[in-house]
Amino acid sequence: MSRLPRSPSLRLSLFAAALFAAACTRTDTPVTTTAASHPTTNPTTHPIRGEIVGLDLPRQVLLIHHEEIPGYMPSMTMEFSVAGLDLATVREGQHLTATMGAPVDGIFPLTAFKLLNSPADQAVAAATLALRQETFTRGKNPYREIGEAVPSFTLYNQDGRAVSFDTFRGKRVVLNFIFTRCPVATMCPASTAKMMSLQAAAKTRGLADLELVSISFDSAYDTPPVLKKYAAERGIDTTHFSFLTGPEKAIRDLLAQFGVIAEPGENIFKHSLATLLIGADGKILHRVDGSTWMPDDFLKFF
Ligand SMILES: [Cu+2]
Repeated sequence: MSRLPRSPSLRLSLFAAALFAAACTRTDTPVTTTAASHPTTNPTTHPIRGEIVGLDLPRQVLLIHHEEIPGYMPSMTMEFSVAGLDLATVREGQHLTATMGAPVDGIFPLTAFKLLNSPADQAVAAATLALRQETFTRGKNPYREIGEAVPSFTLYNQDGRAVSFDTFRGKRVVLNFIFTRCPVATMCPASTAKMMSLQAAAKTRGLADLELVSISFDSAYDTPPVLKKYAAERGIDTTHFSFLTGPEKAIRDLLAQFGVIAEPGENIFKHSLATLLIGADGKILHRVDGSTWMPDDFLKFF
């Protein structure tokens, strides 16, 4: 019995949805949904895909730009609610899939809410898996000698973008490992200062094809925003000086392959330091352990 009046109420909710959709859209064409003329072919719920573009914490409302919902509404930005979701756990820019219900007071409820990995997350995850396998195939001692090619890897830079090391092919790269919380002046802070002086010396000599890369082995703390702040505090121009972080597995494999030790202790890593020069062909040209090197130790290879 209660199922019989389904169609009129569906018509009404679709009409309301279309009205709301038309009202909230700015540049999209007004909705002329065909749903009202074919109510029996349209369920009251619709799977959606979209991106979070805004959060209204006081109202517990998500602003989502969703893709076209075939036969229902075009791609547009609308307000949604998700029962039981802590909005503090989501952020703008995240992609999602969900099931959209009929609107309540102009807000569309979502169920089966699922965040998707961003393309950057997917690229980093795939490269981390490949690096894992490659490290395994090198056996007990994956260390790479001078003259050997460096492995392929993809990490996040200080802007949160996925950066593949392969994009540096054709350029010379000076690479080291640091962590931003390092309290020992002669260790990471000195190593970063050396990298900065190398960058300055290369600029003075007009060397255009040098890239500097510092990889953090404290990935739990050194997130992209932390790395960005670290660079900004030192006035580092990150155009050709990347600060990278990523999954711990990837960092462990890179430490092993590049011959650097970093053991977590109480709030501090016990670690060694190494700075490597990698040629345009991706092969290791030079390596200096410690932080007492001079720019010429590397620039003499240019
Ligand atoms: Cu350190």
